[in-house]
Amino acid sequence: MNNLVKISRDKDKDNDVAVITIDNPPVNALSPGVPEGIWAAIDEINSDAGVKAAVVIGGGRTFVAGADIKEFGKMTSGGPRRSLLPLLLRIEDSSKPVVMAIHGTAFGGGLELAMAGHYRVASPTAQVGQPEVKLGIIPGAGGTQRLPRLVGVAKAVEMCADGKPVSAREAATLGLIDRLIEGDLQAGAVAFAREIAGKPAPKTRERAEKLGTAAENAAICAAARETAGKKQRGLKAPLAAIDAVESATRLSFDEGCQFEAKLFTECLFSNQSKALIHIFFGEREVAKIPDVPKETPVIPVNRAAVVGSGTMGGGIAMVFANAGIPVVLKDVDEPALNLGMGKIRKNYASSVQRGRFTQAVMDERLQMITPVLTYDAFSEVDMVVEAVFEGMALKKTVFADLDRACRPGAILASNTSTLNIDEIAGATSRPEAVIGTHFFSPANVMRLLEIVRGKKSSKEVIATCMSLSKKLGKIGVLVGNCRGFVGNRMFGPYRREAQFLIEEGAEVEALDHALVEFGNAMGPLAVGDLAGLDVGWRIRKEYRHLEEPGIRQPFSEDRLCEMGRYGQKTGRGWYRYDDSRRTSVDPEVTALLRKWSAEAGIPQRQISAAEIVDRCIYALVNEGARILEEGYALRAVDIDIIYINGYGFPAYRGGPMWHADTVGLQKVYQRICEFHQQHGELWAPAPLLQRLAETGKTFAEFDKEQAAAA
Ligand code: T1G
Repeated sequence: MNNLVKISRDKDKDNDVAVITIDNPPVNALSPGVPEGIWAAIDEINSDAGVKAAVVIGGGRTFVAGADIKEFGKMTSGGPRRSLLPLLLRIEDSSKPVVMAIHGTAFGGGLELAMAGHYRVASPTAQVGQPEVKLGIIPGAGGTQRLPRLVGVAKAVEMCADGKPVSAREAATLGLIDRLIEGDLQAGAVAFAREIAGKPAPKTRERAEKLGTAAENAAICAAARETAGKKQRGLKAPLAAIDAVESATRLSFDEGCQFEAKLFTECLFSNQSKALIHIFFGEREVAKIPDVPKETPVIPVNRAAVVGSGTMGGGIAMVFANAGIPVVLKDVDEPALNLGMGKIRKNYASSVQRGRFTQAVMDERLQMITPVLTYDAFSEVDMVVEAVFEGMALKKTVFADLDRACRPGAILASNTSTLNIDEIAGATSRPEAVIGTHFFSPANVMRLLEIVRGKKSSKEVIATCMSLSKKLGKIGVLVGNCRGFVGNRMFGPYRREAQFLIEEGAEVEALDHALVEFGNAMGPLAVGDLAGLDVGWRIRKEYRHLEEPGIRQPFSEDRLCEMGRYGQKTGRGWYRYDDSRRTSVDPEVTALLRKWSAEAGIPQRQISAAEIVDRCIYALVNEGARILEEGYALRAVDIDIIYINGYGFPAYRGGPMWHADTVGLQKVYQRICEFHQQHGELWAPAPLLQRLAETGKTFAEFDKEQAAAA
């Protein structure tokens, strides 16, 4: 044993049950030393005649959260399975029965460890799962072989392919957990161990009663592959996980483990896995703000208010209600408020209909939202989110009103997606309380929350919004106050290139298709139609005076808007939509585009899918590099997290900046230089990109250097 695994005896009765405690905070990952420690403990109990049975339990907040993901980058072959597979056989072959006692989470290698025990008991609040696919890999320590033996192929395929955890209660009904223990887990586990001591101990790998034959399971696996193809489009690991589980129905346990090992290794060394691991750590990294330390006091947000009950405001009110925070929702008149509340009700009702939650939950959530017409109740709230129409004059009026209505110390947040937070803050006597909270539409669904730091936003206000985002089920990313902040500022050049490509001869559908094939949730033109083309058009009209003369500007979207083609809401935009929003290519648009391009003298040519992807994605990367250098994003990984959670960028590519690193910055830089020559100044390479490319570095290395310098 070592300092990561301890062994003790239960003293209260016959002193005959050994308790093996894994103690590797914070989540008892199976870091080097842990498997060795467990092995030594199993050896010890086997050679101790006084021990009848053993309990394996996690110290601290959880059982074992899996292999140590930090170690993955250092691996040259085999991965964590090399130390785990033999250990799990050793446990199974122990002559003294081993009871695994689970609280918190038994994930990945943690569940695999638990399944090698002869029995499993758990606290009712525990969760178990094989979430490896979320890291682009599959279970690698026999999980795909032991799980179907305990729960059957159908459930094992589901758990390994979608990676979602199951509750201990469900696990108990599945046969994965043998007993739920209310109250003290260790005491309950020891009592259980005493009950089973001396009886024949079942070895999971020798069980076959739930496996069934390959033929019996063929339809299940085929259906799972189809689902994975749709829901996890482009991801390789879910399909590998299904193949591995299926193999349990036709191979021996040992052969199945070998097959699993082959697929595991392929996945572990794939770019998809590297990207998803980057995202796993990135999601935790974005919470760290160099000048806002962890200890910064946060303001308790027990009551909130939202101004404006339109689509965004209503969605934001739902976000608070869903998190159990009562919220007042204000609008200017009864009809507007009724419309807003009506939409919220409809939204909740559709969730009930789809079985997401019960009518009782819907009623509870609705009760959390109080519609109001005045600011009277605002003196009691801890935080307000303003979500009125996007116009500076109106926002300033609202903030002046909030300044009068809210108590000192309350946070005044704006959901603006384009306007200057400092100017809005200037309308109040307390700019330190003002911050941007940029939700993404639909607010109750999208995970991203851009938190926009004003010049004077206080550290307490920033820390509160960052920690609140977690409570609201969002991933908060701190960004600086520039036009469009991070996400929309980058989205501008991306959509601009999409239009240029169309004006140079690319077909509407082919353009979107190329980017969907790349992995994006939707193509840029379809996104425009969904969001409403008029939104960008109005903003462009407002900022037209800032455009530099002589620089090429796209025109096609503005022309479509001038014709009243605003997208889905008018039934026509880039595409045509019927009453049930089915999309079709509109020959009228194709003809118009050719006509407009000819009038503008733009030569038409065949454009490959590869060029479409390069132009659109590198436009994101180039702008991202500028944002990074200007300090509006703290790290390259922050940009990646924004794009994956707010813009449908494929997680398995790790975000635009990670993707550029993967392609190679020299290659990306060269391509951007070509575009610069062909298409002019808009493609001037970002100085940071040029520097990194010329010195052979990556954005990830830039992040590390910045962190070291801080
Ligand atoms: N390895 C290393 N570090 C980990 C870790 C892990 N498995 N899990 C968490 N951490 C770190 C995390 O980076 C953070 O660090 C801190 O612990 C707290 O985490 C062989 C190959 C367990 C539900 O995918 O889902 O087993 O930021 O902030 O919200 O087949 O962490 O504080 O420095 O997330 O309470 C499979 C991943 C591995 C589980 C806890 N296991 N972890 O959530 O805290 S692959 C997983 C989680 C594997 C086998 C295969 C969650 C959690 P820092 P946190 P939390």
